[in-house]
Amino acid sequence: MAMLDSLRAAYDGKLLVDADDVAPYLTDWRKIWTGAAIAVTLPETVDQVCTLVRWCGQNGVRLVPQGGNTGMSGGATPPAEGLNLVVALTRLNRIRAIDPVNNTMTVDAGVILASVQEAARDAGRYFPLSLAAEGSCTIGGNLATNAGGTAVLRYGNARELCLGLEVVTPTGEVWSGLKGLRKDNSGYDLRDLYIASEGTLGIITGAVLKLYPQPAARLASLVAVADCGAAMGLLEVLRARYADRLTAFELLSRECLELVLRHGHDARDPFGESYPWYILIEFTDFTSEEAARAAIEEALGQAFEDGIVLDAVIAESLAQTQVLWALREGISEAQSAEGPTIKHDIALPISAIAAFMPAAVEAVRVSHPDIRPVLFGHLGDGSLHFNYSPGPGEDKASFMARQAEVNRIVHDLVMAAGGTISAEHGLGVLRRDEADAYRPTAERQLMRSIKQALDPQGIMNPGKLLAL
Ligand code: FAD
Ligand code: 2HG
Ligand code: ZN
Repeated sequence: MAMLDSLRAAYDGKLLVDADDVAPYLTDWRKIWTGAAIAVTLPETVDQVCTLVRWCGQNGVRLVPQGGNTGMSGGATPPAEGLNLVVALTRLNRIRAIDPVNNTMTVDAGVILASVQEAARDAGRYFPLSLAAEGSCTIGGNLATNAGGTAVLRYGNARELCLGLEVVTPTGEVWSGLKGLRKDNSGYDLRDLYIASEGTLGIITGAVLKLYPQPAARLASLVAVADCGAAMGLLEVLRARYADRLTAFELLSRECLELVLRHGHDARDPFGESYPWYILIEFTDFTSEEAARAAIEEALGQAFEDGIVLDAVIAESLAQTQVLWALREGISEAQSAEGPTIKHDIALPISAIAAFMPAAVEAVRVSHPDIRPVLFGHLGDGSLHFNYSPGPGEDKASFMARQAEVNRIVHDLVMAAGGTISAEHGLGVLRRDEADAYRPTAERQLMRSIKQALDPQGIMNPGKLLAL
């Protein structure tokens, strides 16, 4: 095909065109969206990325940046129509530099998150971004979606962990903002504009990341509570007492634990009886593991006496801490293993969550009594995965036919409570139109102006984040 010949003449990097090779890049992790592309490219240098962007601009081809393809909103999947080119960044994967004095690491965008963590560890430092997909997602994808994960309570989202970016703009030029500065007020913040832009304004090719001291004496506990009100009470007590040494506060319902017990390898219930809700808490940076254990025991003992906590197990070792984490981190895979899912990636003011949870569960139950709530999330930072799975015997088509109405019920309540319907996974195609409908007019106009100004040809990740 003439178009591919022209691409080959312009670009000398790896190119996939055979249907079998291309297929994995055309379907998302949840297997909801499948698109089409003339080819998949895997550039290894920033120059090659520039060449691809320029070639696309000259040939009316749209680019779809892709990292590890673990996103949950369909952002990395090409549209089903039109001329699309997938630009997979996984071969742009060098650790460029580590500056131990500045506590920064400069990386290519395609470095896998677990490799960033490992490189930080090897340098005696810590990179805190942590999520269950860390073995396959890339730092570029994390920044393009402003990923959150399980360490936000103490360290913030991907945005807070990034000091500088390098981006190939829609005209194929490089904007080099790879500064490792903690203060820099020199005009509009392009770094913050590109973070969470989901590949719609350019391709992130490099980043300067913040490093931290390695946390000491890590210890987790799984705590059983009666409801979200009790969970919030526990959060308040622990935060007031231990501040930043409480590094994780993750919620999971009984339904979530059962899903993981059914589908997770070697997973077992650490309690002898079942409870409605569990909180996975983690403490770090005590003087020793014993000191951390004594602090957890004391805090939970008091909470038990006050009727906040029903039961608790405290890890005896780092290995047991990891076993407890596997129960939390296995939820997404377990829910997918059980069939189709309706997901709500929401965040609320922490003070609104105790009232929101039962109200939203009840509002959905009234019109959809058979579907199963699968409720979990990063309670400590106010973000929740308010998900659903089909009830017994319900087929996929009938379950998915409920999606729009369930979304409306949940999201109307979220917005009324001052929350957001897109906390950490990005809008992609999944939340694009709903988010737009809830947006104030001024915000909608500003967003469109930005897209129009930076990408007037509309070649960057078409149809994602904003409908134009
Ligand atoms: P992709 O899926 O490839 O892409 C995501 C988006 O970013 C797309 O719009 C794509 O076009 C764009 N993009 C990718 N790379 C670039 C680039 N270099 N330049 C510009 N745009 C780019 N997310 C959380 O926030 N918290 C969690 O706890 C969490 N847990 C997860 C657990 C599992 C099991 C899975 C499968 C996913 C989870 N996620 C979570 C979703 C999360 O957004 C992704 O895992 C990750 O941040 C996306 O990285 P990726 O490299 O896979 O990006
Ligand atoms: C998590 O917190 C991820 O485990 C995935 O953000 C959430 O599967 C989901 O809905
Ligand atoms: Zn999450």
